[in-house]
Amino acid sequence: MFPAGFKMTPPDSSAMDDDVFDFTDSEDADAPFPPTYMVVRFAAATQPRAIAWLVDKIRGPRSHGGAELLVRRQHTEPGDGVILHVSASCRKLLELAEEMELKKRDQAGLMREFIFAHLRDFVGEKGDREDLLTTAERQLIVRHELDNIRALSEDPSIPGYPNFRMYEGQSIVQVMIHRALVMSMYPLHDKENLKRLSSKWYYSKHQPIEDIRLYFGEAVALYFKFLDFYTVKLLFPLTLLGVLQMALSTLETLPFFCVCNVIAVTVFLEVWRRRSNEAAFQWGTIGMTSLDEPRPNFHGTMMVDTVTGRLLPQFPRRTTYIRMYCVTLPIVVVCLFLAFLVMLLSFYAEERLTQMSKDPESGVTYVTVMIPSVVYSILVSVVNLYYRKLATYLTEWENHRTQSQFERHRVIKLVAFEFVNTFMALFYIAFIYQDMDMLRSQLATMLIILQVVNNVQEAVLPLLMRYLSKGAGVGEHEAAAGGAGGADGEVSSAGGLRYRGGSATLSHELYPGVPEVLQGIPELDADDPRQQQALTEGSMDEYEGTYDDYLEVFIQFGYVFLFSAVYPQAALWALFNNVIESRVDAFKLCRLYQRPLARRVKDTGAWQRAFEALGAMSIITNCGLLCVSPPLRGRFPELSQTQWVLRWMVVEHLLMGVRYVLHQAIPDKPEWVRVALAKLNYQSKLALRKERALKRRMSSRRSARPVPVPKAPAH
Ligand SMILES: [Ca+2]
Ligand SMILES: [Ca+2]
Repeated sequence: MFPAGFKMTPPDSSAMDDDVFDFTDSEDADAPFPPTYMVVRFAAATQPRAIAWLVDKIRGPRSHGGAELLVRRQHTEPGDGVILHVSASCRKLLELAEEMELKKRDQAGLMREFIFAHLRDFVGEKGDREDLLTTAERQLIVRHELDNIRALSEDPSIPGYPNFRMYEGQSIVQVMIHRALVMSMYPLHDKENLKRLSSKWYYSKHQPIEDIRLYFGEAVALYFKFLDFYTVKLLFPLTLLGVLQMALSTLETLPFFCVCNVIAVTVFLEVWRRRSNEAAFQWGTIGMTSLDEPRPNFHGTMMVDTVTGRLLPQFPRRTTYIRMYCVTLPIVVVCLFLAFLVMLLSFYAEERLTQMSKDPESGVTYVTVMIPSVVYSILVSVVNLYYRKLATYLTEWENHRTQSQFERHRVIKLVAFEFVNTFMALFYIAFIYQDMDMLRSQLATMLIILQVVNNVQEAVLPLLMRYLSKGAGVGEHEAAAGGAGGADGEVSSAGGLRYRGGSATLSHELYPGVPEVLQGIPELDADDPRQQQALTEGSMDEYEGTYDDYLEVFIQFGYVFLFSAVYPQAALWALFNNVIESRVDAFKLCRLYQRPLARRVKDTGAWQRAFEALGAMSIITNCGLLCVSPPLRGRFPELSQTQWVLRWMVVEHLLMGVRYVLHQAIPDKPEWVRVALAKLNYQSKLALRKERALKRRMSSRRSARPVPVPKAPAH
């Protein structure tokens, strides 16, 4: 029996015969439940009717808008939210891998789109089909299917919640998350692999990028690749240069080192682009476009997609642009302006207080002078929180089609704001006050103290919190574990109800205490360790993507390069920090957070542009710094202000020119990637031609036969 939706392979399709890869898995009551790929936690108050309805959708046939996945319920106490474990049969996963156009390496070593009918090409003669997809990929596939259970015209609202209306084509799971019916949805850690990965990760000199990718997905792997590349290829040489400069006399060599820095940054970013394209090719993500699979929250009228011919939500791109430029942009600009104004105010207040403190009568002390900057930094972090929400909301409203587009536009909004908050003060000190000592001490503080504080905040504090809360919440967890683990465990809840979790109830009896509509969902075995794992990992924080980690590097990058003319030792501190940073981030991912869902990316998205913008800006600021720096001015006292500006402009334009030439001269993709892409393109053309010829042959044979045959699969 094939599940509904399975396409029969043509009888003379050469690459595959089904009797070797026999697929017998089905929703069999006695078959062990395959690994959990997604955990769905409902709120305690969610009506059982709504849960049962969603489960029907998850298990239901695709022809009725279902996902054809496997579901088990976890034994939970009354009053606790229902927890579902979602999995899929191996055949289903492979079919979906083809549908999602997942790229896999075939036996010839070529990364290409996986085709179920050509399974042999990918796993080889003796290969195991079970090993083809990594756990991260399976989780991604299952999550994708869950997200793609979309409301049909006969589902105007969620059962039991007539007010929670849905429009056709909306992702039901997303509506339930938005309405707080589903509390969270997360994949589980793969303990054995995680242990292997983390021991390799913490202690090795270089990041084990491929292992990271297989476990955490492309987005996380690319971040670590970037961090590693930046630290080893840019900071390390510049640190040596900085040390050299300290040894020599500072003044004469300063312009030279400054130019070196600027060129190094430009070359670094160009080479990084190549590296990231190289990685994207090896990972099979290089061909991602804005026409790819829509993100779950993307909405629009359900129409036939012009590219794939599938029924997908369509939304005019024009409307997105109108929303972006006519509404979002003005709002963001106003926010940036306000942030700038607040910064000026804080400076003004500090200056006034400093003036007043010189007068012993005023009562203004050294401590009072610091108040404005303390208030300012608290204000910034609070406002940042709200701004983040606003940016996410606005980007959501713009309704971008793909996840990459969404991320890119969100990151641009956030980075612009962070830039104003973080660097404007330094610009002010450098070019308005023109106080180089203050600038230097400010940079040193930021790079030494703030980075240490930040790492404590990132890793040590959450760990401490966890231990503290573990001490307090031990009873709670034990109770949950008892309910799941003890086969005969009778756990009395606050309501005095008694529950038997376990095998005795598993067969055909009803599950006592479980609402009638949920009786049809089989429970996991009482001793299944996944139940405890789902609870433990469910209480961990969610890793919200690589944004914060990139931001940290971005800000550091700004500190090091925007004002490198006054503080060449900055690279040393950054280098020192990054060696720790990569370990802190690794630890954070392995131990402190829920396992994030693997995300496929083809590049660093908006960050590439953000770093490039910072690189360009560093040319302007460094030239500016050299012109305003008092020692250099002292050397040429005869030059007027205009002459200085003229000089600044000449040097700055020259360097911009150098940057442009480098940008043009270094191709985005290495030669071998371009050749391989062309080859792949040619081969897929060839394959298509072969397939067409095959189809023609088959249809002519069919028309020759008198017996009725099933219709050829429509394409
Ligand atoms: Ca950090
Ligand atoms: Ca970090």
